[in-house]
Amino acid sequence: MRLFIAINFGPAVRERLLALRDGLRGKSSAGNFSEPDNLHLTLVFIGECDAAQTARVRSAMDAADFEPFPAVIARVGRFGRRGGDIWWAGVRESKPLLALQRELTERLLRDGFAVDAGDYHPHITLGREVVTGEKPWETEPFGETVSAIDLMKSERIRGKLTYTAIHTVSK
Ligand code: 3AM
Repeated sequence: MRLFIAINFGPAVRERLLALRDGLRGKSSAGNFSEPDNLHLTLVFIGECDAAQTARVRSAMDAADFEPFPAVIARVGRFGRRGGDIWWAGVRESKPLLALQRELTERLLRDGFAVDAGDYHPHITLGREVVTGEKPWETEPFGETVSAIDLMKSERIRGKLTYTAIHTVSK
């Protein structure tokens, strides 16, 4: 199974993210835009796991020490890519968010997972391979209190990229 740990948002934040996605799509000549169900904030990308490894990832999540914290989205930006950029909604780099991401990463590294130990840039992907003349912009801040993290399974079902939560830790 291909796995990652993510934060999923409630309906109000999803609506706002969709509005940003649609605004961007309207100003783009090409792009592969995220499906509503696929909008999420990745904390740690893990990759292929067997059942035993999946159980260890669950344990790492269960052991994570965090309290509910606010997540605030306040800008739209991009990662430059040849052939079309990745565009995203940026989440403010708050202490609790960065601490949670770091704790999960370190637990997984200690347990032998080859996860990315580098800088974390919290973002919610709105589209990939996007071609647009638009420049990154600031949005009116919006967000919600995050009280749960999800272990997500990523798969293609009849050609469609599908993410399913297979484990949740709520505070
Ligand atoms: O949350 P976003 O969209 O930024 O790009 C993939 C997606 O990121 C990323 O993990 C998230 C869920 O699929 N991803 C996929 N393969 C990856 C890899 N090999 C990867 N991130 C790092 N290394």
